[in-house]
Amino acid sequence: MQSDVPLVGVVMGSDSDWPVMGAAAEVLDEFGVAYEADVVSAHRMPREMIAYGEQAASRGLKVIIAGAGGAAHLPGMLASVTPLPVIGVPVPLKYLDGMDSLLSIVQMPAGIPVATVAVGGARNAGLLAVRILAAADDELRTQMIEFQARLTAQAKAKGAALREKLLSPAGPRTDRHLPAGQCRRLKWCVVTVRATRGLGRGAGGRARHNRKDFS
Ligand code: RP5
Repeated sequence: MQSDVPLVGVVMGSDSDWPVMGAAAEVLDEFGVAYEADVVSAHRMPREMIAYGEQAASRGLKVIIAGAGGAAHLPGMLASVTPLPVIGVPVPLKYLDGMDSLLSIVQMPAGIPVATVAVGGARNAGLLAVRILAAADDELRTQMIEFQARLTAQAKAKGAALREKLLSPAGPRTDRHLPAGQCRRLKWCVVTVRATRGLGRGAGGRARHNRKDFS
């Protein structure tokens, strides 16, 4: 998408959020989407925050990505004063593992939506912003389709590498040969079932048995 005018506003409550929020900016760079980044604190600069939200659409922004930690009111407050889609990123702080940020952002009242991503999920926020823009931009949608195809290829390659590792004679010893009911290492058993299934060795019976063991 060629545009010098920022289409996405990436804002956060403090510069200390940038190590997390930078991942959203990275994605926008990858897709060639113009963006701006700034600190807009809901609590420390509330008037400026309201002005940012109120002017965002008229300045040409199409999507706002807002990240904050703790009592994370920035995404919701921006959503209340702009008609633009707002994506909220819960930033994890030192205490509470980001649950405080997550609940502050996700529990919006009816009528004021914020699309909340996972704690620390700024990369997905960037990808969601790209998808929103791509809904009305064929070129960007093609880029997204190609991106998704690469993800699929990577996942398939990981599966192939794992199956090969598990099934090679020199591979790691697993519990896969143990009699039913003696599979002591859950992870290896599940992986083994998937691996053998993928190679079509008729492991259906074993798979069913293992699932029963773990239920
Ligand atoms: C929040 O307070 C910010 O979003 C940040 O996550 C947190 C801490 O800010 P600093 O004290 O590091 O400036 O408003």
